[in-house]
Amino acid sequence: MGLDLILRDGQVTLGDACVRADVGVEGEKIAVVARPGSLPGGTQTLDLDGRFVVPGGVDPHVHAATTLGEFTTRDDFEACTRAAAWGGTTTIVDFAIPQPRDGARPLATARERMAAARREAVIDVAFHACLVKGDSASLAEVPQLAREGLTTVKVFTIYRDLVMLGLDEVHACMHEVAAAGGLVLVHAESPHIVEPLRARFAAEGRTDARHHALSRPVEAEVDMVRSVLELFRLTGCPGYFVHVTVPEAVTAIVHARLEGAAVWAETCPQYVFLDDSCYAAEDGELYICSPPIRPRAVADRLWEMVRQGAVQVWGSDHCCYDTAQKFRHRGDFTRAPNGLPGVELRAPLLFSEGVMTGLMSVPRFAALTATNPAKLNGLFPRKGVIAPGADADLAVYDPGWEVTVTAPRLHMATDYTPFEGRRLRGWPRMVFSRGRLLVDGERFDGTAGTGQVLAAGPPIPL
Ligand code: DUC
Ligand code: ZN
Ligand code: ZN
Repeated sequence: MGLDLILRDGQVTLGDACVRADVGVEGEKIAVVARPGSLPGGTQTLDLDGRFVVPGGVDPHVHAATTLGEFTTRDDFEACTRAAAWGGTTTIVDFAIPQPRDGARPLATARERMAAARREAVIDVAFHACLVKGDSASLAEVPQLAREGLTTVKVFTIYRDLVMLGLDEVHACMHEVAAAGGLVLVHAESPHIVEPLRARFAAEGRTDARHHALSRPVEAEVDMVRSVLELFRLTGCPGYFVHVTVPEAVTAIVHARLEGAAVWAETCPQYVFLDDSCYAAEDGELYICSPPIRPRAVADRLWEMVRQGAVQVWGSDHCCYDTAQKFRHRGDFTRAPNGLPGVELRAPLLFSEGVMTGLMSVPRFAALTATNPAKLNGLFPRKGVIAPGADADLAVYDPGWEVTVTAPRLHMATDYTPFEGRRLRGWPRMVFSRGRLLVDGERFDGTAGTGQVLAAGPPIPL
């Protein structure tokens, strides 16, 4: 065995366990996991002194260089993937959202974005296709998308005139995706609840950031999750709901799964570690995202469900707008760009608040941030696991490293962070992408184009 690198004596996440071990890397792959000290000397060896070794993060919910309506996020694939790597993430799954006004179709959009990622990315990138129209020409592209490595298809049930599908179109999409062996991701909010509230608040001149949240109540999410679950049941299509924020929605998904549906739930740090008091603050527009950030009691119950395993996927929903964009129409939530920068802090926030507080095991952290997203999005076992044959994508967390989050300390292409001032314990000190040390303490060694565009295979049910 010609090992190129040995990570010696880490606490290594191996499936459900975390054990002291050495990890041997050959080229871009993990070659062996062995008892500490049992691998041959003479190779470059990094001593980990019991630091935690987890699979490199797989962020399944990233919007780099994305235009939605008036606004385009500030980052390209290089900036986004650099920031991801700093935060222990070694694969992002981005969205190929066609611009309906250009008449663009899913396949052409996907090919364009894959080409951009190939030129720019520092870590590996996969893509979800998006259906933003339910016409037969778009639906007919689903099998070819799957053949070209886009086995997951995202649909929005909201954002009329931009990307929204009606439930009849969601139904048709599930039918096609199931036949192609793929999986459907759903942004679930009910337009028949949100749109009248928005219109009423706008007519009454109540357009401050607090009314953004009030216009998208928990009922809008629960209602749509329940309706879409019926379609999942009916079609047998596997799928998951992105950015679930409401415990009742998670419960409905768990029950549907118990009854045989192949359905799961993703949530994001902002829905657990922030609460809706942010909208009452002077800079409330900075926190506008959809679904909105919920009251503390809701967030606390969601956090409990994450810890208990009722939520399987931890995504960021990274949308890298800056303050100038968030404030361009200050005081009018109906015109604000929706979304928060988050790719860099996704995993470190969970490590600090979950693992370092003793509320979450390291294997559950690894499942949420890497293994489960890799499985559901067709990237496993190449990604999301520490095992021979997998890509040597690894993050070494140092429990002794404390970081106070400030926007300038971070690497995302924006000037603010929703988590300003938060003290995080434990931080990814070393990050390897396919065997290459990208992040080493405060040093970064990665260039545009070293990332690969991944072809996803069939989703693997959890
Ligand atoms: N929600 C956001 O907050 N941003 C991007 C798209 C979305 O669904
Ligand atoms: Zn969404
Ligand atoms: Zn999103």
